[in-house]
Amino acid sequence: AKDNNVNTDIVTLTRFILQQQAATAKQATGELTLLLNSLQFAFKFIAHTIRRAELVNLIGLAGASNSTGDDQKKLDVIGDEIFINAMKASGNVKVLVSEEQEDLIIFDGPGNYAVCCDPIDGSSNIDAGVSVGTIFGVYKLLPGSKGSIKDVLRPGTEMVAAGYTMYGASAHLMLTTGNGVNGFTLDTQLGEFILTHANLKIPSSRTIYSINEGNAAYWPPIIKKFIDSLKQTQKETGKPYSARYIGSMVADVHRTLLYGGLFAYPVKGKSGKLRVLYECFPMALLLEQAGGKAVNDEGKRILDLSPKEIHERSGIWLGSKDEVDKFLTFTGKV
Ligand code: P6P
Repeated sequence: AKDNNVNTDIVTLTRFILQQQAATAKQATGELTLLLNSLQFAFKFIAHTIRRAELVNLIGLAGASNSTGDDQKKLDVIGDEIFINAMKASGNVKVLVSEEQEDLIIFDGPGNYAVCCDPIDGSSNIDAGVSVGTIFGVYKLLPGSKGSIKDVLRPGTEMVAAGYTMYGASAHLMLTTGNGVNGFTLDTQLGEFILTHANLKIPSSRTIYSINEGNAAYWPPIIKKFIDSLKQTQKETGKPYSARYIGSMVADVHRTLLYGGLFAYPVKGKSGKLRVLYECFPMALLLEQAGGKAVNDEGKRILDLSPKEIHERSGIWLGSKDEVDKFLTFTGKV
């Protein structure tokens, strides 16, 4: 791409998508552009709400509760409502899976896409000021589908777009539509997501590991041995790995994408903690598009999993190619 850093020629998300659509050979119907515009509206609204909610939660501003005196809605409920309304209003989403909704939502009216989302991932950290985020993945409906669960119980390889918006000091949207990863930062004055990380690639290695060691008692011995091996002096660097764990997936994955390293949430007891459709798949697609890898505890490619129910969980190991390969080699998967 040409130099987009000329500050009088900023590339907004909308312009970027139109440029990408023009560049890709396949006949662009503009539907994905419309959907991404509805998605970015939801992110802007959630970003605004989080800034206000932090103040409300922290200092209990008057009017925090609604007219009937209900308690201030939990942030993830607000985020979920914002997201559902934005998808419904988009006119091209037919099916919605949300972490906050037990059942699938099928909208009336037209729509050729199915969206899977975690509206506010990591919300338990919000009062500590830790970055939280919205994670999303998009499927095109199956040919001839009127919208059903079959449109979302599919391998992650069939997602046409995925990413997350992390609400930190600024709102950062990291997005793939299948042609690499691009990062956008919300300019609140302009109300636009601006291209700030063009064609982002994850470093091929980095001695950082990110895992909740408090779960070590639940891991199989081979995983405990692998993590312990990272704490030894490495022959390539002459020192051990650094441990970095925030406990908010979007924040841990964002650091991994930008700095490199290995993030993992292995199976704990009978199943993992992270959900396939709206945490593992979107992050796995993003990491692969940035030149990284994402596998489950058995070393199987995350994107090749076929979920059997919409809130299915999986173990996940993602990050720099060399770091995931180190896990695969150590555990004898390659
Ligand atoms: P633990 C947050 O609750 C979350 O869903 C992810 O954002 C995060 O990666 C994980 O759970 C943290 O889980 O068990 O380490 O607190």
